[in-house]
Amino acid sequence: MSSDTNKPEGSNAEPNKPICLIILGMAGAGKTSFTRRLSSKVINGSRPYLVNLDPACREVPYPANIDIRDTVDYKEVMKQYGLGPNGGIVTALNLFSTKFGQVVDLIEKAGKKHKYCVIDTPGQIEVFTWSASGTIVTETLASSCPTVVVYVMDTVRSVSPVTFMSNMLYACSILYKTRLPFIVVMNKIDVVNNSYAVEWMRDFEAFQEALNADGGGETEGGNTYIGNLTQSMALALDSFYSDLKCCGVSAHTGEGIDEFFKLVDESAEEYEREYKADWLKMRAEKLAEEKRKKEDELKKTDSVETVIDKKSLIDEVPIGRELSDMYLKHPGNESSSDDEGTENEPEIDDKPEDVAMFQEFLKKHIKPNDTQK
Ligand SMILES: Nc1nc2c(ncn2[C@@H]2O[C@H](COP(=O)(O)OP(=O)(O)OP(=O)(O)O)[C@@H](O)[C@H]2O)c(=O)[nH]1
Ligand SMILES: [Mg+2]
Repeated sequence: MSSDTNKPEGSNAEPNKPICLIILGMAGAGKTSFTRRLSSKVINGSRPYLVNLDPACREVPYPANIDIRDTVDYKEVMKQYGLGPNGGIVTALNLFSTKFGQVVDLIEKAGKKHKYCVIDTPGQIEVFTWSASGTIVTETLASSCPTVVVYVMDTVRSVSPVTFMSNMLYACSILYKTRLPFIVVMNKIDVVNNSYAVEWMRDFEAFQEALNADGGGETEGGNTYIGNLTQSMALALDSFYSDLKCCGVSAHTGEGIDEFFKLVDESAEEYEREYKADWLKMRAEKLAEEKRKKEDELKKTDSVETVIDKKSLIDEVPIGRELSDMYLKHPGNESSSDDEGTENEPEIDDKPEDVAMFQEFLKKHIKPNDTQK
């Protein structure tokens, strides 16, 4: 069979660029199980290309093509920087995100064989959605390939109207933050059917009734605070619901997966139509800005008579030094435990522009005393 299996079908998607699905969702919603389910789906003669971005998972239950754990040892990060589990995950992702340009190169190449690329993210959703690294990953992907955000929701846990509303608010905030096509996947329908959730989204009064029945709407003395808040939120979410793509699936049984892929293809077309131009513009602006900064830097170094090697430039910023200390120390690397800091420099020299980009990003988003001393 020809290796060039990813050809656009009636869409104006670019050939050989996989459609990237960023799988997000609250802890335990079923992101990894869903990724695993998608991994076995053969479309156009190939299975999706798989990326694991969860540095802390013990096992990856699908054949990941790229695994963050091969690059960053999250336990080592915790140990060396005295961090707890969440700090370790955030830092591990930050380190990895500096190399994400290379990851995207691999993903783009994989597009020759794979129509889809599925990216599983860490359990702690906020680590991805509200961190510098999550933004870098999303922006790098979205400015290179058609990208769709897939928000996995647990239908079993969301039967409580207040929990449902919290989930929807989170989904809504991600939608507006990422500016990408968005699909809500209501998972675990083998346990609880998602029809209740669809009804609540389409019919405000049905949601209101459920809220009252749940005791969240009224008390003897009048409305509860949480009930009032939830009602107002539901009204505010009306426009979010109106053109939201959603489908019920079971990662365990595979139900709903075909419907999901239909939504993905529609979303990829939506990306081409409505989002791509903005992302390409943003990429062009960033590249121009980087080029300008590099030229400025070169001018500066030319004017000082000392020759500054790349490592010493990076050493000026502690975050950069952390990079050189930590990179490529996965347990699978035979020499990682004893000789700390000996296998570092080549990594920095490999792709200094990624490091520079990340440092630039950190300068903009992190308080000065975090980066300057
Ligand atoms: N019944 C049922 N259980 C599911 C389904 N999908 C996932 N689960 C279960 O939900 C639990 C969490 O699943 P994971 O796939 O680990 O969820 P996750 O979102 O990746 O979890 P974190 O990465 O820890 O946030 C596991 O016990 C799964 O077996 C499903 O479709 N049906
Ligand atoms: Mg997981």
